[in-house]
Amino acid sequence: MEPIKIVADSAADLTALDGVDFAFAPLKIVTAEREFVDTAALDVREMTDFLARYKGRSSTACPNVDDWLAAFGEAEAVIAITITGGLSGSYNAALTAKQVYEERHPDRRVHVMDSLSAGPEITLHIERMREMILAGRTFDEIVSSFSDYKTELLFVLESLHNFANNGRVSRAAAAAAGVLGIRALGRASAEGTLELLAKPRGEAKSLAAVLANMEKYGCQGGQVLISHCFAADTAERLAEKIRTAYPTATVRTHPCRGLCSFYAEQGGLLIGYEV
Ligand code: X90
Repeated sequence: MEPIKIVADSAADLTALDGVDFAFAPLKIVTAEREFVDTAALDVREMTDFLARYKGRSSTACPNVDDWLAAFGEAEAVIAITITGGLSGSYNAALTAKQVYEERHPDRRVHVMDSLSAGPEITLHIERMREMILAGRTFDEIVSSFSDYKTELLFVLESLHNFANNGRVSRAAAAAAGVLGIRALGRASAEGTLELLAKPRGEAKSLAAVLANMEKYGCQGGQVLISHCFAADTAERLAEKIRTAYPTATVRTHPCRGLCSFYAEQGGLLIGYEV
């Protein structure tokens, strides 16, 4: 059995993975004063505090081809998964890295998948790949079954400021979020872009709206993973509501790393789930 390495970018919010070979290529959060590389060493709290005080422009940068090659390392077989190509150049950079890697090493192979999503929806796919590797499934089996694993991503954000500043949602769409407790509830669209669904006000209505949209968009129990930007308590309250509504669900929460924290912003929740 050939050893298979899973490679992601830092939008997967995973810094390590037990029992299998894993690495990730970091995205960057960039300001004129400081640059934050989204590695395991990044102090996300310190970055978020700096950005909250920082008056200038901030943006992000996807991993370049060399970053992806570094993450591939010396692996014989790589399955890579990226943040949505609908909002980031990470997928294209990974595809170019695959070509370079396979030209340099004709005996090695790389398959790159576009998650069309971010955060916990990517994590669920990685966890499934991990299980398949541990169960002895082949590279081709894992690659060809990727699209059989159906998942969704919802998000509730208290601000779309950084999305609007970086041209990834329109200023008009971003305007209401953050005013008088209004949040932006949406989902990852089929094209891997933000699809805004509702503008609930306050936590109770927001969590109820998440539950309603989970039902509308196919949740039937199963795995649910919530990632949060410094909102552990809210994430846990949502997790409890989901456990009550779906007694067969396995609901976990974990913190966003740097890239997702930058876009989700303080208080933001991302909900990835199986459908
Ligand atoms: O290439 C780059 O500079 C990165 C651009 C990333 C933009 C998207 C980040 C999403 C982070 C926020 C909520 C979920 C949105 C899901 C949309 C598919 C997570």
